[in-house]
Amino acid sequence: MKLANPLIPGFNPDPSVVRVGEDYYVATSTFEYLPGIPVYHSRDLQNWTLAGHVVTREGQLQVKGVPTAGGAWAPTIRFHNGLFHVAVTDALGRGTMVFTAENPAGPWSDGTIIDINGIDPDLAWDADGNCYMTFSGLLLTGPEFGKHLGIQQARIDIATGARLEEPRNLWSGTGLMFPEAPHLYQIGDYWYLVIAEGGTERGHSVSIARSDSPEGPFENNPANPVLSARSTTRPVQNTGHGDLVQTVDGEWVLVMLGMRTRGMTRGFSSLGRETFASNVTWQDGWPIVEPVELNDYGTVPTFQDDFSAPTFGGDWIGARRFPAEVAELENGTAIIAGEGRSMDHAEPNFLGRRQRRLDSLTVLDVTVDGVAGLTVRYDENAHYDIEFDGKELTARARLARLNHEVKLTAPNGSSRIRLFIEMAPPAEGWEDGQTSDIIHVGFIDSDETKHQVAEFDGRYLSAEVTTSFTGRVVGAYCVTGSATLHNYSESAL
Ligand code: 6LW
Repeated sequence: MKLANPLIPGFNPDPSVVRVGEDYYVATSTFEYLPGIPVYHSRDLQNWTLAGHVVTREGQLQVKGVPTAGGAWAPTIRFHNGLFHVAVTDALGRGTMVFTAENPAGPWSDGTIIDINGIDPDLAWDADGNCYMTFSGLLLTGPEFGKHLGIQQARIDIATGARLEEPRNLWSGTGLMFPEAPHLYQIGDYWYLVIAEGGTERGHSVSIARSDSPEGPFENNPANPVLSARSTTRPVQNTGHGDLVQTVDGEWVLVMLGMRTRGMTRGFSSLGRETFASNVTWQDGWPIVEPVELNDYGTVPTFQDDFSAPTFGGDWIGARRFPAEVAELENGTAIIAGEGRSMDHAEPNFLGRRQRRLDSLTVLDVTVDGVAGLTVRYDENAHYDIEFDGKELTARARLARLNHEVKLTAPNGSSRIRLFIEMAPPAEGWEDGQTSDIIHVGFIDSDETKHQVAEFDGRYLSAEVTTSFTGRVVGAYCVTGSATLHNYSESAL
């Protein structure tokens, strides 16, 4: 089976997959970003399009006020009795949630809070209609915050969110750290429990156990872990957090997260955790998962928006705010009004897109009346900006407690400017080869000449360095006055 890898490029961690007839759907984590929890659709497992989002309205999640890395964690997408279900943790927000929809493109329900203290909830139903929620017992509320109880399970009343029994302890892997991301399935004669262990960093692994009953006891697969890139030189590292799906032709595929690292032994993943997939075969009732190989079956098209559409396309996201809260579409432009918030603010006036390719050129054509710019954001504590106030350009690297600025006087008096951010591979050599990429920022003049204001080392905006669980999100922002966006494009170098 030819699988695109990355399957879904850019910040798309914790994927869960379901097939309904000939249609495959994948849902991924979005943390503090809105709209939340994209649902991607494919018919061939190679070409994926965005079908919609689970979280499209205020109140479905409580991401306002959550620290970076809080919010929507690790959805599980399933189809049962004619309804799509997404179980998810609204971490440090509403808690364990289930959303439902008749159409995976939406609209999705307001969400039911489930009485479960943990993360990474899975849903499975037995033949009698019992609904099992299997989850990772990491306590995110209560006096024992941060304690990990291993993989747990309870039957729930999915309509009310009530827990029908005390959680039981299930098989929790081979003893590696952070057993999490459980998924439970009935396949052939067995119930299989797939989990992630080893932590979501380089030790990340997928392990599996089986039982005659959804409640266990589970028998450990002696060949565990069935997948891990730890201590290998594979181009896709951190592979784990897997979910199994059977194809229309009866083959099996594991969809999981991974990272494309660059650098030397200390690799850096500029785009964060992305979605990958691998073929699975079965032997003696246990799955054998192929190592994840990069390929170019799925292509990332050039992105361009001239803001002539009546609504924002689904690619646009905001930090703890919906795009429509931040910007208004008017006469073929998008206007962002400033509220005095820089990109250091948790809820900036920012309209962004997931960075989908390692090397790229993003150009924003904007009229600035006040202070506005183009930024690459990991979170409020980690971003590189190119900012314009009508007279002066400021290139800024903001990294935790460091704030470095380079200024340049703009060459003409125009308030309209084309700002760029280029993510380029580093030059070869001992020193340069250590990093993920070099980020050049500046403006482009009318004869297409690029004027660089500064260049920054990309490794500091990578998943290995930042606090957040996300990836790079690039976009326009406004601090004061207004930014009128005429055109925005992202293309390959
Ligand atoms: C996710 C969990 C994890 O829920 O990170 O490190 C969380 N492990 O599986 C957010 O992606």
